[in-house]
Amino acid sequence: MSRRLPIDFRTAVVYQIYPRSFCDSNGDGIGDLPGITARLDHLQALGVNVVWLSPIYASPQDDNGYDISDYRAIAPEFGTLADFDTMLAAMHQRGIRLMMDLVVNHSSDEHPWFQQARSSRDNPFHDHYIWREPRRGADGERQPPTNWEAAFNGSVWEWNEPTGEYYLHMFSRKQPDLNWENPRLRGEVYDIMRFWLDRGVDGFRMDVINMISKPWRDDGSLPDAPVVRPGFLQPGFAQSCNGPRLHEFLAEMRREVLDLYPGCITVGEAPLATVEEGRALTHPDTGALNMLFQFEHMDLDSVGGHVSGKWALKPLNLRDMKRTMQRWQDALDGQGWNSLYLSNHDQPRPVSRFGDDSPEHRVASAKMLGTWLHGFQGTPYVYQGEELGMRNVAFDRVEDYQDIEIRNYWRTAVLERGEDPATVLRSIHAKGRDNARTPMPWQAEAPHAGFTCGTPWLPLNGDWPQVNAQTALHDPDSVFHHYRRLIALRQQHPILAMGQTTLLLPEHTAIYAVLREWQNQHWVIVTNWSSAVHEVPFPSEWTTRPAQLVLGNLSARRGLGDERHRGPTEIKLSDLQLQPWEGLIVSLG
Ligand code: TEU
Ligand code: CA
Repeated sequence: MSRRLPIDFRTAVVYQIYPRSFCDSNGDGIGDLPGITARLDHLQALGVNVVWLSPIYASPQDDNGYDISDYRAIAPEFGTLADFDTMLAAMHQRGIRLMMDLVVNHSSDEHPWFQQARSSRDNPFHDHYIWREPRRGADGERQPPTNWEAAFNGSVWEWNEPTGEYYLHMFSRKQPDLNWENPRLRGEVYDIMRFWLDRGVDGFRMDVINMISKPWRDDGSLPDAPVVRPGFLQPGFAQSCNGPRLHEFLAEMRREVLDLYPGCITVGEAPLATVEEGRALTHPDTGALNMLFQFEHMDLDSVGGHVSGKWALKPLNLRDMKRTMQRWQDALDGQGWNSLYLSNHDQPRPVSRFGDDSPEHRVASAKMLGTWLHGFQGTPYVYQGEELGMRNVAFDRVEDYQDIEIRNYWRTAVLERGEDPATVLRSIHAKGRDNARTPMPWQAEAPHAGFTCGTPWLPLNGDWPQVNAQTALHDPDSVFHHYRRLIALRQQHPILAMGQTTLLLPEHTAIYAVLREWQNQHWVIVTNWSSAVHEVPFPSEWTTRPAQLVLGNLSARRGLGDERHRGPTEIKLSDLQLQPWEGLIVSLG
């Protein structure tokens, strides 16, 4: 068993691996654990010190592993427990900690618990899940207990004939929600956590953890969702977020598990969490978790908000991003802790979404976005391929997409609601989760850039001859080396991780500038989110002070943080012009 490596989560930088798409060692076209072990040098060169590993447990892979059928077994396509121990030891030898993905809002319907539970109302596992009698319509016809639409479309209620009742699934029908009201179920979850912590794991990313407490009414029923559109089904996701017993359950998890493993790193995925919820979840004294993933900044470029509205596209207004990010910086400063992310396995590639992924601006804008993100208070998360400036894909046929969310959206929108296929495909190109799930390109080598010697489970992005790890490693101006310099800066200068953040130029529609202050140090991070040159109208109080360039993302202005920099590093803020997609970190005297 490999010894756990405690770390201060606030100064860590986390790298997320989506195992299916990281590296395939045995030619079956699916990434696996030996493939991860073989590529740890890449992570060490980047300088990250924690890995968040998306689920590797036994699963029918209905939602690519977020549907678990055995929490203590490794899915055979990813390898064995021995492969896991080898990988963990190799990570620890490099000073890299491992956070496993804890998916306990729901299990797979192929989990033995559910197989038992669905067989009879008297089965001892029946109460591990959420069952409800049907409602009856005017003509006595059977109706689901609530009008909630599932995250992957359709009702959240699935009929189970053997017991003559519905079960709840907020996601796919193969992901039945676990019943956290049941103390036996909660005890099973804590046992699973201890199993992995005793194996040397360093912490957990907790999948939709703020959904585990459902809004039960005294009579044991659940409320309908507000009617916001025609038809029976209404967006139901919010109904199951931030429920009444959430903090009670997490306080118990902390007593039963987390406090018994000092240094255990935890991050809770909390869709639709408010800043008040964020403080309650991550308060340094009373919170159960170290940090959270909130989603407000991920919902700014869609009309209808999280999940149900993600496909209705609208352009990002940079002032919305400024207001959202600053609200979370202010709310958790000294009161909690932010994760910092633009990218993960559920989100499109940032350089395509927020930057400019054209050949002219891809590298600069990817490096600018990295500068911006690493310039806040919190713990940055780098998602595999983000450090290469990987772009979205745009498959011509919906059949080429694998993600259940994409496929169900297409079926519901086009086949059931008759929406325009071209419009729906455009939304999938912009927001589909497979954008982030194309396999990692390791070198400019046909046929599959070193990801596999077989046929990849999902096609690679066609730009792998230009966008791959080996090319990036040998190009000092690459996104990879800029991320490496940013991560090194954060580990050398606590002001980046710990300092207070003040928003400057709140109304500017292209320039994003923040002031960072820590123990009498003052730094400014200023970025240009456009393809145009912009003057930066800094407040006069900052333009009269001497300023040193710490790190820039363009070769014309590199700064002290770039090992190649030579010559003066003074920079004048009084007449600063930023080039397209330029990002600067500046220290003030
Ligand atoms: O995602 C939770 C979540 O909020 C999803 O609605 C996700 O953000 C959405 O698909 C984006 O459009 C977590 C996992 O990260 C995701 O991969 C799983 O599909 C989901 O939970 C169910 O486990
Ligand atoms: Ca494989």
